[in-house]
Amino acid sequence: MRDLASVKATLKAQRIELPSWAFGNTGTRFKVFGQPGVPRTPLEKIDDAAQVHRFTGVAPSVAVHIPWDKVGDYADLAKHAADAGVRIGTVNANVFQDDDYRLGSVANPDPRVRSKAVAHLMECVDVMDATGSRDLKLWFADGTNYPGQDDIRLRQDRLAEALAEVYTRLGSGQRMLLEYKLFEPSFYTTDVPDWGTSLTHCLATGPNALVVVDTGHHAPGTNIEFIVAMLLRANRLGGFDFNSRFYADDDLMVGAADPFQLFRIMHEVIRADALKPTGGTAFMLDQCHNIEPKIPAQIRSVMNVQEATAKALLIDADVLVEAQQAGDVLAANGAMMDAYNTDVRPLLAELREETGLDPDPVAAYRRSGYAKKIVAERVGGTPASWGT
Ligand code: RM4
Ligand code: MN
Repeated sequence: MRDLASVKATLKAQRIELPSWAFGNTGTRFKVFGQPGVPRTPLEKIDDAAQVHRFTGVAPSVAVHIPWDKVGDYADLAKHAADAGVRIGTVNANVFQDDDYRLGSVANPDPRVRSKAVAHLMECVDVMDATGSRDLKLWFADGTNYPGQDDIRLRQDRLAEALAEVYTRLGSGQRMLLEYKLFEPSFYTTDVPDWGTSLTHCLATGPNALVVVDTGHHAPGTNIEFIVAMLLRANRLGGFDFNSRFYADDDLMVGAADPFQLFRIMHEVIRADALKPTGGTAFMLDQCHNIEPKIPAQIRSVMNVQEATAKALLIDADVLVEAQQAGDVLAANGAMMDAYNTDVRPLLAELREETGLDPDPVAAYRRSGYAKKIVAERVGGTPASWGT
């Protein structure tokens, strides 16, 4: 059995980053259901994120998305975050919501559009300089819908050129994280569809170019923990965008669809000693709460990551290794399943009490009155949403 004190210490040190966009209204392409009390400004999104940290104690940073979180003064935004008890984390670029990007952004056949996209990525690094952020996260919607629409190889050349250009703009300690996604919005080819493509570009770009694994961005049945193990082995796992999928890029709460998969991923992370906040892997949520209230949904998501991590930490490594070396298939699998089937909720409740938190973060949030307060206060203005 693992030493419980060290399991608890590891869990206390764990850090999970929240996405600002999870607090705004979202929906599907059919309908966005607005919720009362939703933030109208980037500052209000940060206030809501700070509530998640207040009740979980492990979510002290908020990723921003530019231009959704565009403000006049980013140092002010960073100060607002600090006053609320959090900080600005990863800066996400958005080169997918402008009419100019119909045929792509950095891989667009038109050099004018490519320059425009690169200029936006540079602007995101300016934001990082002002907020003290470490990571620039790139997700490209680029691709094609029809065979022959564009030259697959040339698109890769254009992408590589843009990455190299932006990479030279990074300051010391700043990193570029390249996300991949199987398909959507492009349906025939996607320019960065998988971890192999992302890793190939990162290796060519430089040591601070790293791959992001968004758990929702794979084909059904993909063994994500294998990808995680490979990227960690290559020292190129920059971070996760955690969420759950049943079908495609569903962006549901992490651990909701397949908590066992999350446990298996966390096992690989722990196996590589990559859990610690200084380990270089960013643990981010990338979710949308279309029908459920957003703040408690983020709290629940953070708790789901904690539970999967706690279970993975409880795997008896000695028993596992011994069974593996003895070729004892059932004992090795048993070591994993014993840990997975442990109810870690009492352990996490105890840990929260030890750090002065309520053992039940969702209930504590409900009792706090914050939800009522924002509904009463946030009257008028335009609720934050994709595109605003
Ligand atoms: C993309 C990708 C990015 C996220 C956007 C909103 O599918 O997952 O990480 O920034 O959606
Ligand atoms: Mn993502």
